[in-house]
Amino acid sequence: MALEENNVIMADADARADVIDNPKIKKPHKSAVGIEGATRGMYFGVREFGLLNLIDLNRHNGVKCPGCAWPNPSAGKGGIVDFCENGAKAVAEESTARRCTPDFFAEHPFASLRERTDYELSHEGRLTHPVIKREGDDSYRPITWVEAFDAIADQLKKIEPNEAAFYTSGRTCNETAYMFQLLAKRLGTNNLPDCSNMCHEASGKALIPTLGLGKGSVTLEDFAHADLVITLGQNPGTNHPRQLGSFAACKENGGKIVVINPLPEAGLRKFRDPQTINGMIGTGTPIADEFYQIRLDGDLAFFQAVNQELIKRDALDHDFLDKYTTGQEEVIEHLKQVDPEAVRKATGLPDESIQRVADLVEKANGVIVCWALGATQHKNSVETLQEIVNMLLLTGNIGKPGAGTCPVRGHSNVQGDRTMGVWEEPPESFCAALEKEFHFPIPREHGWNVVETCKAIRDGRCKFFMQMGGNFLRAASDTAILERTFPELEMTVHVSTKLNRSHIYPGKTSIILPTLTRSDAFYYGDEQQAVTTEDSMGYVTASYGKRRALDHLLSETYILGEIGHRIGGENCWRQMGRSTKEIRRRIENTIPGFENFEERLTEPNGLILPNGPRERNFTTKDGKAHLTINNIEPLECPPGHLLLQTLRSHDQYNTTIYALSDRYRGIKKGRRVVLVNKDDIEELGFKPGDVVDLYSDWDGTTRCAPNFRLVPYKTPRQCAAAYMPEANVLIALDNECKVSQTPVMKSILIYMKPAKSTGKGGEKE
Ligand SMILES: Nc1nc2c(c(=O)[nH]1)N[C@H]1C(S)=C(S)[C@@H](COP(=O)(O)OP(=O)(O)OC[C@H]3O[C@@H](n4cnc5c(=O)[nH]c(N)nc54)[C@H](O)[C@@H]3O)O[C@H]1N2
Ligand SMILES: Nc1nc2c(c(=O)[nH]1)N[C@H]1C(S)=C(S)[C@@H](COP(=O)(O)OP(=O)(O)OC[C@H]3O[C@@H](n4cnc5c(=O)[nH]c(N)nc54)[C@H](O)[C@@H]3O)O[C@H]1N2
Ligand SMILES: [Mo]
Repeated sequence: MALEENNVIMADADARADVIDNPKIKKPHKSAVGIEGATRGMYFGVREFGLLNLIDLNRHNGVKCPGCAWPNPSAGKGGIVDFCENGAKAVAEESTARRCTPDFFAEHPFASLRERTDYELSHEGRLTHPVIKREGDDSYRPITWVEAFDAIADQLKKIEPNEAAFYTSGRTCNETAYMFQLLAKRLGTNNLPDCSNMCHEASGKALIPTLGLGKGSVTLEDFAHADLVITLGQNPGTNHPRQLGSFAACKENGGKIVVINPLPEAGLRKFRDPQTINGMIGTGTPIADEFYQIRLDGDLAFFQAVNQELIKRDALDHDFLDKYTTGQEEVIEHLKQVDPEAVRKATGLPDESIQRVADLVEKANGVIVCWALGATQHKNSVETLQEIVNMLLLTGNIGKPGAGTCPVRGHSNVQGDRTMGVWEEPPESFCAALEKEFHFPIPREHGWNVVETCKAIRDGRCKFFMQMGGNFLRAASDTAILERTFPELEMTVHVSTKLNRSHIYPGKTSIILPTLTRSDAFYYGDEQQAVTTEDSMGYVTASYGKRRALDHLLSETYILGEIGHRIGGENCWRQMGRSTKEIRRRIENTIPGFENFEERLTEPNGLILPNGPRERNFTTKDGKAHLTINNIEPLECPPGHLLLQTLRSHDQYNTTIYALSDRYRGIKKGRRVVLVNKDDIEELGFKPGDVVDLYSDWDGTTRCAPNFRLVPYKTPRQCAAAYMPEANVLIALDNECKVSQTPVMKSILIYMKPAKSTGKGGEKE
């Protein structure tokens, strides 16, 4: 049970936080990758995976790296090895020789596992056998596959369809995602929360109504043609290292890069390309021509001011506006009224920065804007992204070479999962196509997203929860509330590769089904089964796993075939479960853009999905791109408070912690740190190195994350940072983005108090 001392909500996940971290703090790096990045990647990869397999990453007929969704280079244009340090770590993590067996569960009841850190849980290795926890048990025991499938189907038949939720994490391939959403629909629900709801949901919610498609418009080649790339809210040196190569390509062709970020992230300063001699041993390519250290969530105001300036200068593309857009008069009138004082307050930047960016946009013949979570996880993220779209539309920077939108997706197939219909709001055309193909009724009623699922679990409206990959309990907000309410569920089912915190808060009955990943070889009979994924730019490629170490495991699709067969009984389930080609045939029949799927997959670059905005074909209701009116609502930060963003260290993959350091930010061996401007540390009455408890208040409740070491850092005043998932306990479930319902993970209002605990385990290295 979560602690609740003096009405302060705390999470079990922090049970070990009293072993206080004492990391070594060095100066942050000024460049990313280079020989250290390459060799560390090699080290992890060779240790666990073997060099041969790494070289196959991101190659035709190889494996799409599970590290991120950045596209592969076009056929023939890649380097000697097309992977990065963190891709190597991601593959190494799933290639480990360590095994988490039924014996492990027998020896470790839930109570003892709950005292482990996420780092320790991740390190138990690959799950090897299906296991079950029945009512009253205090640990998991082995179960046969058949018994597991029967138990799941029996439970699903007992409840109302809308009492079940089916969560997808974006590692899952297209074939799995397609079957998973079909299974939910066969049962009769669209309760299909997915990691995208916490990630780029705001991008979709901003792009669909304005441009007609919830995906980015640029291709990899556009970077070489762009005169200007603006990037905000992302840390590519850690999270999308191969993107640095695209920035470098832009610079080599004379383009400029503007970086907008509260933190001076290493990868955005300089990139040392490990593919070149200069990158290995030289000083590398400086990335940012301009760096604007903006306050958290100041971006909407920033882009409004830039748009106002462009209007003042009449640097608009009138032909484009007249031909392709609606709303220009009202929006231009609105932008003329933007209050410079509100802009200064929200951004914390001098007026010259606006002038400077307007100069660059005005001169550029192609502008790309890239963004990730720093733009999508705020209360008003949809408005921010719509304002960016306004800028691109006002200047005609969409649907031409070197110009457009570039939302940089996270999980390697998060975009594909949505294309496959993992969406709580399925469009009518898709429902009708499925009905025609499968001859069973498809529900139309919209289902739950992540936050709605959490609330349904909290309020007892959800009875069955199944996750296809991922670590829902730890990735979502309000950890303590989920820890308390997950065990009330009738059944939880996890299709997983490794142990994580969601498993150790089992429902009354809980089942773990271990499975293969994309880098594992997957055969049915003699035939190797390909799986497919879609990258950030809409290229669909096949993966052929290589590793055969866990041959006795079942694939995700086989598992779904067996459950579907027990629920619906139609022949299609087992046919799809045994052949991914059969799933692709069904995809081809029901999702536009997948014509001749199997054949086009054999092409070196795979299959390119249609992209309207790329061709200035805006498939909104009226066929026009829409300019929108957005309003600045500056975040208030009362005295004594800070705004906290939660982000990733260099040594983690979301909730999977590879190691305890954050090399580029200069933090070694310690994750419970809070990065704060040194003047704020002083003004709030603390000293660098003090240990503090972090608090947040929401609607009369108080949440606490204990024992964080104060690290002075170059971040704007009042803008602090700590790592996810340790800080998730601070985010109240109701603290969500207005339009997309994304949990507000990048601007949580907090305050600090000296730590209550002095560290019973003493200081650790
Ligand atoms: N190695 C590795 N790779 C990954 C992941 C991983 O955990 N590890 N996760 C994957 C996933 S699922 C995702 S979604 C992506 C995440 O990729 P990122 O979005 O790069 O991830 P974060 O670590 O959350 O970093 C957020 C960045 O936004 C900046 N930022 C925060 N708030 C603001 C703001 O208000 N304005 C501006 N302009 N900037 C802001 C922060 O300073 C930080 O640089 O990475 C993917 N790739
Ligand atoms: N505070 C805060 N919270 C955040 C964020 C943030 O920035 N701040 N970011 C959010 C974002 S962007 C995201 S995407 C979510 C991530 O949320 P999730 O996707 O739910 O979390 P992961 O940590 O990526 O999931 C890791 C687990 O996936 C399983 N797994 C790995 N590979 C496979 C596979 O191939 N198949 C199957 N079946 N299972 C597999 C393993 O069991 C592993 O333990 O977190 C969100 N949470
Ligand atoms: Mo993500």
